[in-house]
Amino acid sequence: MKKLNFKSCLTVCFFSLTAISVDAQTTASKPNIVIIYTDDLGYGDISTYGATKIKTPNIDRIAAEGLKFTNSHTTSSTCTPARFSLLTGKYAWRKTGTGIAPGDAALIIPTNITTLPGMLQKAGYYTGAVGKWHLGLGPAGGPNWNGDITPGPLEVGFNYCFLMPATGDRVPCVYMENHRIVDLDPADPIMVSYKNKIGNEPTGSENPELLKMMYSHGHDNTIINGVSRIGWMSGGKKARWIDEDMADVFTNRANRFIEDHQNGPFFLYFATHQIHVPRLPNSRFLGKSGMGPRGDAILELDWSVGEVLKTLDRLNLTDKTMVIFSSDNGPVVDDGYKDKAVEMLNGHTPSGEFRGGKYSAFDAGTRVPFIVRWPGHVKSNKISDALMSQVDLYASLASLTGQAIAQGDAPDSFNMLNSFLGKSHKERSYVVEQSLNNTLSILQGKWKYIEPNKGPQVMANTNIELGNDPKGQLFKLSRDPGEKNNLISKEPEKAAQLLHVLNTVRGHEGK
Ligand code: NG6
Ligand code: CA
Repeated sequence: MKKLNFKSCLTVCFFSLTAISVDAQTTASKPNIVIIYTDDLGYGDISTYGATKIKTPNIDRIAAEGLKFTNSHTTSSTCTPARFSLLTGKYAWRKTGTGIAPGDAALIIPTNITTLPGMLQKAGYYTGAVGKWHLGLGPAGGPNWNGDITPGPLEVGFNYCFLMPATGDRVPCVYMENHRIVDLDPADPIMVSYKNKIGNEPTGSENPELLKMMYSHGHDNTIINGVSRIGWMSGGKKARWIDEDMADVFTNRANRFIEDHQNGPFFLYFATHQIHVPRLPNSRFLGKSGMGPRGDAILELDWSVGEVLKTLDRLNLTDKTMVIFSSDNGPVVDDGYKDKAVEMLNGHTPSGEFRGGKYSAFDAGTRVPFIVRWPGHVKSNKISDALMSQVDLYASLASLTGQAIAQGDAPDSFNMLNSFLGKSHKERSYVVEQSLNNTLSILQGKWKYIEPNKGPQVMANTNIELGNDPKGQLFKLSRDPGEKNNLISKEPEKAAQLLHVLNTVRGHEGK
């Protein structure tokens, strides 16, 4: 037998430990599953997580009727990699090209793997995606906006989709249903470019007088609905969205999906546009938060959540449905438009007690609200401080529904089902996080280690501390949740130990 050297022994011991730390398979059951995945919503943005300047009664209801996690993390402090990991059970940093995707990027998720929705399809679920996609569309070279847009969500496990292709601030500003742009007039084809101006329509940089909301940085290309975006587009005039109606449009689609598949089991990935920029909530919410459009968008998000909960109530599905509420990454205040978010913050703290925000390696980048409700199966009004990661939803939901995970699929996802259901307090043995600069951090127990990074300390324009430090950082989160006291020179052994675990994870897919 081959002798194990010290390093490989450590590796083997490490993985044996993680293997026994995960939950055992429980008896399969197939509730409907709704993931409400919000955009850029911070830990401190909602009242159930301590916000006092704003009230979010519908989101708070999920917590009052479910289990609220206080130490749960997304895998990345930006959108595309966070969504990639959630839907594939694999860290995005293992694959190149998974950073913030331009609006004309090719599909990032491989079509030859079984994704989370694909796994649920095998379990008999009807699967739908409504809202933000931002995971690329079409073959290498990008999608054909005027024909069948494929491969896309339907080729990676969804039976139905009604989506915004990328983000609210990126062209093309149109909805897509299954393989087609909605309401596209063939006589007015859509052209999109992220390299050069395309068509003759005004842009933010050339015609700022036409804007209803001025950009603060970037976002100065084609003007759609009075707002200049990232990227240029022409054509598709009849198909263009109206930002102020977007929450209504997506919420109605989500509700219709639930209604149409009420006999279940169904899986709905409801990825809201709120509270990403541009923040243009419906007039029903304007001025209601006293915090400007960012706060009003939080109220609109809460309304949208309430409508979905009402639909479940009306169809008697509340007890038969697991609702999971979370965010793709931490908060940002000025993300490129002059929407008074900074001026009108009014003492509100989007990051809660944590440091940094969206894009950051500091904890507010990835520590996000995470709530699970499933009446009768998850105790109501409970709080868990177990260390958790969104990457584990895949294996946990596979366990719930009795699905085996094929070799190579969901390589970083552990079965934490009993912890998600509050039946166990077992936490993940470590959590790995990725920042905008691809700096990796690792949390284990009380500790967090952030790899050395020579990048800028503060992100220009957004004023967010990125968490970059050329020497690396070590924080004792149990005492110092705000990551103020870097212990790297006082506790070099601890830092080395965490780096070793991080390198082990980096070197081998997680299981
Ligand atoms: C950045 C955009 C920002 C936002 C982000 C993606 C600029 C200056 N900033 O590049 O506004 O769109 O990308 O956000 O263009 S995310 O939530 O989808 O990751
Ligand atoms: Ca986001």
